[in-house]
Amino acid sequence: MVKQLVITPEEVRRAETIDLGTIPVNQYNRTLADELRAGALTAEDARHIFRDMVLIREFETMLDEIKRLGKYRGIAYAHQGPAHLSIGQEAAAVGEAYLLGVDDHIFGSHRSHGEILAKGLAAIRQLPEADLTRIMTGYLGGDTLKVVEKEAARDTKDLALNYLLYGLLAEIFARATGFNRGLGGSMHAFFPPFGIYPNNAIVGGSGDIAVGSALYKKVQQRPGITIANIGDASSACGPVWEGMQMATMGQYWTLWEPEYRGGLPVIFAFMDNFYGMGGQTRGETMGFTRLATLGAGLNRWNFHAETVDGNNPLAVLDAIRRKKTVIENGEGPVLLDILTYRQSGHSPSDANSYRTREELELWKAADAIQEFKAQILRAQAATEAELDAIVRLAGEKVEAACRLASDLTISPRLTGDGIARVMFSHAAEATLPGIPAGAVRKPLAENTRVQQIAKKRRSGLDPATGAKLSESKAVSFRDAIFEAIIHHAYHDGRLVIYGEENRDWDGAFAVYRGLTESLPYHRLFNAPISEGAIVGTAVGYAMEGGRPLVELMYCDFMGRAGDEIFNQLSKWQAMSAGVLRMPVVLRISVGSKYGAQHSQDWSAMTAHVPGLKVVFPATPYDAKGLMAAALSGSDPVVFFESQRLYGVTEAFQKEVPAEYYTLPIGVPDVKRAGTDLTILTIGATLYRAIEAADRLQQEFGLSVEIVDARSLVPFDYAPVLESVRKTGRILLTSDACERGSYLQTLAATIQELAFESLDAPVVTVGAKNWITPAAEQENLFFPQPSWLLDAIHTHLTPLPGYHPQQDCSHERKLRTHRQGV
Ligand SMILES: Cc1ncc(C[n+]2csc(CCOP(=O)(O)OP(=O)(O)O)c2C)c(N)n1
Ligand SMILES: [Mg+2]
Repeated sequence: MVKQLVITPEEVRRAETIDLGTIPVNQYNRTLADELRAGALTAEDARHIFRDMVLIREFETMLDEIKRLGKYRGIAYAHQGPAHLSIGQEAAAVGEAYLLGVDDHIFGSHRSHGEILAKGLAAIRQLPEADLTRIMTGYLGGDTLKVVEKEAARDTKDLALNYLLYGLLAEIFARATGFNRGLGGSMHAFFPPFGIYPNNAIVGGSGDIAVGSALYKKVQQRPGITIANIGDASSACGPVWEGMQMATMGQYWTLWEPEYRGGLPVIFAFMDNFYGMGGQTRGETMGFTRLATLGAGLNRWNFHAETVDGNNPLAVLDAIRRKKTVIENGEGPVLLDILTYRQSGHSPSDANSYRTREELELWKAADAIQEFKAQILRAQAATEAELDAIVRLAGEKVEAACRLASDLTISPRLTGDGIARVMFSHAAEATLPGIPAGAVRKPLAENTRVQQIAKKRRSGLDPATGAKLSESKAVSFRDAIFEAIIHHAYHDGRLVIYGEENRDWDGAFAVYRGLTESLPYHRLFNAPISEGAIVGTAVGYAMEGGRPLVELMYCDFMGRAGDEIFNQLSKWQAMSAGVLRMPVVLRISVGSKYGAQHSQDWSAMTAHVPGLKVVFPATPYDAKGLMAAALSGSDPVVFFESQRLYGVTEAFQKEVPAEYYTLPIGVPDVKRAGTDLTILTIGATLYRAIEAADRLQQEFGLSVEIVDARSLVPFDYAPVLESVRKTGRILLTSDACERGSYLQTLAATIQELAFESLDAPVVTVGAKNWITPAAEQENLFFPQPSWLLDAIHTHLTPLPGYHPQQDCSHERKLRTHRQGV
């Protein structure tokens, strides 16, 4: 199916100039008195805004004293972790949050205590008491609430305020009663029931995750907007740029179905305090003088970019109010450059060596809280005595939170294997939720690919001759994956599928052929060439409750999405203490024949990072069942597919069932039974092991048991150990460069667990520790059947009369390792 976006030479070759238009800077010019007169705000609003700013200031001052002095108001405490404070930035946080509801979700950075408190205070003000009670009693089984209830509270709202201060501080102090059971800490604290989503210690990390959250709101037609609170220095980061590209894709306006048209409901809110840590964005590390110019040209509205005075809460509040309307009109996303100033150091140990005392004094003289206090008094929205009482109360509240959170008997730490228990949620869904109207374009039976597959044999072996059938005659590996995916597409409306060239092109290796005719744009689309954002948005989409299936064309491109895979996808379930789920399936195809940058198996990297399930099937039967399991599970699954295997048909099971089924992730499978030695394979090496086993049987009468790992994480060693107990010998093989590969992890563990049963050392045969050479020379690089025989002959059992082609000696191994190859 082709798109109807025709590109004509006439149009694109026309001479013209591009006028980028204007970007407003500090255009807000009203006073509090003006706002009160206009009825846009009430005196009570003004007092609330003041209170919220003062509470944040006191909270951060408390942490500053705890970090620098080891005490606050007589409470002694040594806090070992970080504390990136935002003293001076309170107006930006409160102005932004004031009008947001709990359906509006904020994501942030390492410096987010103020934003968390501001958003939480707004939620508490807006939510009915019954909702607050429900949230507090339900969240983490009420563990946080039970502590807070020890303090007297005037009413439910007052209790909720105590709860917010305590839950955040207990989290910062790494207590099991904190909002994330102490597993997030200062830089990653969050509280979804108030619309406070993960804060990210990776600078710019929220840039693409927030776009995924907004994508969920758009695709699933949920209320609210998403805000990415990120620093000015993050404007140089890949995830931020890639996030902005994905947020402005033209297809939202040109190709998506009419009811899904319009931009993503996301605001990139740059908390522009002019500094990274010590590097100055304006004039030093970046080329802009006004950060808002980054929005120019990103789309026809310049991303609705605007610079606002973040030292004035009313200017920020006004900007959010206006930008929400922009988003409601379908013209999002929006870039806000919120000018603010961090009076505190980057962290309490900051010696301020990078800025002058004069500059700091100038901003202290323009302190946002003092300026707003003066406005309140001028507008007669409160008396000085009333404001003093607010300041006193803030001190008492923060002191109470600090007393509770610093006491280990009241606020204990998570013990034992508490962290292990939240690494995965392991919550497979037995029944899928179904799809809403409009989620598919035709009945499944009318899909042409489904019809083509229906004509194929389900076994890969000819029933008469036992010969292998080709992909044109029998269900192939790529068909099997397609079957699992299309089943989910027709039974789970939460599922979205995207990546590079996923639509029209059918995915790089035609796994998706046929999906385009069945799925509308909002469920299957082409992403920009932004591997980071493809994974990062999937993380955000999943956090909101969705199920993304995303794809990286080649394993080698994982580097481009490194942070999103290793720091985001893998970590948020555990850092949320199990509050969030991460049902992302990331398909990664492992190449061959395309040389050094397109033919690497990096599966070990994903297996090395805790928090990811890693699957690497080698047969159509396994691929279908494991893909179905991945798509109905609740954990992030990296699903490796070898390009060598897309065309293989089923040679081990009787057939690939036409019906839907799942297979357990983490259980290796005996592909061929044997008694003399075991070969454990990962991925496509299964077929070379079969060739080797055939030769061993025919030429040397050896019976080889072949076990296919199928998964890397989790991994049940039981079937392998059982095999080794029987054979006493094991060789492991995979296409990954051997050094640091998962083969070696498996080998070390097997050696440890099966030492008594082994008659020979565990032997591994991986690829060479080189770049992958050209297709014509791959045989020098990837394990070949003969290499397995060579290694078996040299180390496991002598093969009478056999002459190894390769030198597998220990001497050679020592030499190559000495050379680093
Ligand atoms: C990817 C990454 N690089 C570097 C750091 C170390 N670091 C932490 S904060 C920071 C400066 C961030 O500046 P900005 O984004 O403006 O936020 P601010 O600290 O000003 O709030 C740096 C370099 C990091 N955490 N993550
Ligand atoms: Mg900054």
